Amino acid sequence: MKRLFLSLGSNLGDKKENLMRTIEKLSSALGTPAAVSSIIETEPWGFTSANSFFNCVAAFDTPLSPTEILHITQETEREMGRTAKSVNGEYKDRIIDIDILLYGDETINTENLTIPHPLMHKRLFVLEPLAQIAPRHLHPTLKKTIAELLNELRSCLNF
Ligand code: PH2
Ligand code: MG
Ligand code: MG
Repeated sequence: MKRLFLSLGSNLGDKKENLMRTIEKLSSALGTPAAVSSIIETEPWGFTSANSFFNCVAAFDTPLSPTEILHITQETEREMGRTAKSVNGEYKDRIIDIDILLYGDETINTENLTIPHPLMHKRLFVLEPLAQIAPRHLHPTLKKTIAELLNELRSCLNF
């Protein structure tokens, strides 16, 4: 079993409902979550949009492989009606985005999957909800806890 952390984000439609329905769908495939953070409202990061985000993080204990998990998250995005994907690396408004953040203490680098998520330590919309449910989880390559990464990012952003 591995402890899996997923980041969920929505900035279109009924954003809270989108997150909750997505967690229900993920629970059907992955089992009851071990933990779910609160939902926080955040400003779009890395692109300009009039639509704020709702973000949260969910943890699951799973025997599935990262590839199997990726299929589940992509299928769930499709079922939720996600169409727009980033174009030329430019982010787009979306009904739902599900990103794999961490898979236990494993490091994975394949063509279509990088774990830990390469930008997670730069994103308050990830670290804040993640720190609610896993402050002492160690980032396997940065070798710091989520609470430490959050403190560093906050002081770097001058909070
Ligand atoms: N996701 C992105 C890009 N920017 N900003 C916020 N606040 N929340 C997100 O989930 C988000 C983002 C790429 O997936
Ligand atoms: Mg994303
Ligand atoms: Mg994504």
